[in-house]
Amino acid sequence: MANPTLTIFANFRLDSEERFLRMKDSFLSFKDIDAERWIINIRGRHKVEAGRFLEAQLGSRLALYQLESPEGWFHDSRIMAATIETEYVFFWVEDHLCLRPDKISPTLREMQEKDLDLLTYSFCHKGQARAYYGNDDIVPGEELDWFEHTVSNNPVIQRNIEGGVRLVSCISIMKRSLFNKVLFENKKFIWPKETPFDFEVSPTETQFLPLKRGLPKHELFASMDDDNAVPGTSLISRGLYPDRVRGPRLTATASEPQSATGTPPTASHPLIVLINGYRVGQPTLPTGTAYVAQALENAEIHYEVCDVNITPDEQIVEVIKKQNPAYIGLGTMTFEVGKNYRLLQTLKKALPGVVVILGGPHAIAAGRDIFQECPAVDFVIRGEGEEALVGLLQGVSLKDIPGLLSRDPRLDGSRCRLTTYRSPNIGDSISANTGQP
Ligand code: B12
Repeated sequence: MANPTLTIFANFRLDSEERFLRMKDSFLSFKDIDAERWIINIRGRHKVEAGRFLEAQLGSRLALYQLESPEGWFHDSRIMAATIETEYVFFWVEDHLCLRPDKISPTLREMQEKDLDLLTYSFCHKGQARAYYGNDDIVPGEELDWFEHTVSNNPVIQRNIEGGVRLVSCISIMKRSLFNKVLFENKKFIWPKETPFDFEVSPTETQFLPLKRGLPKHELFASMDDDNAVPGTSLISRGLYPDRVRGPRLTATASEPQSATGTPPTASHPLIVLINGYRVGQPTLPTGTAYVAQALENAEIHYEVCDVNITPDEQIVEVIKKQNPAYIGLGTMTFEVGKNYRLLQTLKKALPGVVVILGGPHAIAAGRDIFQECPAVDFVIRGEGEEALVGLLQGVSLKDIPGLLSRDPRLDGSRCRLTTYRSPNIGDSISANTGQP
């Protein structure tokens, strides 16, 4: 059997910087999955920069739209859907992060083998998918379990959750035929026409049944901020995604008043601030911090460096508070760790949502003990930091990040390579200074 073909479909609005950042994080977390085409419509204030970002990443695989007709989401999505040719469609919801990109292809292959119509790819944590769709007809499989959702077992399923459970939800991978059926159905629209919510099929719209439904065994995706009625399930609640912004900035709409200068009210923030915690008394960047910074640079991750040798601790807090990063990374040796822990504690109080990552020689020496030593630290990276830090920020599955230790030991990374001394590449400066080749 030929491998299943897949289109990633999305039609979203990015009106705040936070939404734009989330879309980027979401994209980077699953961009390498095997998909023929990305058919994406972007609306809102950040549509141009978001489009450029996706174009740079996807090249000719991207069909980019900037449709915003007065007729609304369904009208524009139908125009886009006409160009979908693949067997399956992945409805991308831009504030969900992929935790297991490695499992998408095998799961899709199993969907194809079992001729399944759809699979809901998110809200699996704490057994949510089971709790919603649990019934006696479930058949166990390799990457997924499945069952036939019929008119006769629908009442049993609907009793699982107060208010009922949707027959089709946006966060799904589905056959193109089902996607088109939902999109082109002449249904009653309830939600504002610029939103996608009417795509979700309500418990009583049984004309869509029967459906062969897959339940993923792995947590393929997780919502960044939505606990979906089960506290502790979103990535922010689990401390796995930075709680940068809540409220008005996130829910901003195009009609929201802008600042007096006409520029958007949000400034551009670095994703991470690297603190040079090597307290040498001179403003020279240690090789380790510089290597990590270069890796961030290469991965085009927006970062800033803050040096304790230049800025006193009290001012560091003020400076970083203004920068409002999602992550703070600090490299330290053991002899200076007490002062650095105190600094991190103060920073965590000033920026409660920030994720703190500790690296450098003390991380190599102390490993997991650091979580006891300093409650502010969320992750420790033992050994070489370049690949691990970039992976963590790009949403690579935590288990695949070398040398990563998490407060939750079940999320620890795969391996830990300890650093050995590397000679700096001084060839160029020697020839520049001496004139020798
Ligand atoms: C060169 C060197 C020095 C130089 C420069 C130090 C500097 N500030 O850069 C000098 C001679 C000044 C020096 C002095 C000292 N050193 Co010294 N030094 C080294 C040495 C030989 C190499 C360091 C290096 O550049 N490595 C190459 C870089 C690329 O690797 P790295 O620093 O480990 O960084 C990687 C990771 O740690 C990680 N990482 C680093 N920072 C961060 C930050 C984040 C956020 C993340 C995620 C990851 C991360 O990613 C980096 C890239 O892969 C190491 C031994 C070694 N083999 O590593 C000892 C070593 C670092 N020094 C050590 C010590 C104890 C000292 C002194 C305290 C000795 C003394 N009693 O005076 C002083 C401290 C001086 C001071 N105030 O800083 C110890 C530290 C032990 C510990 N547990 O803290 C080491 C490990 C030697 C040892 N085995 O005992 N040192």
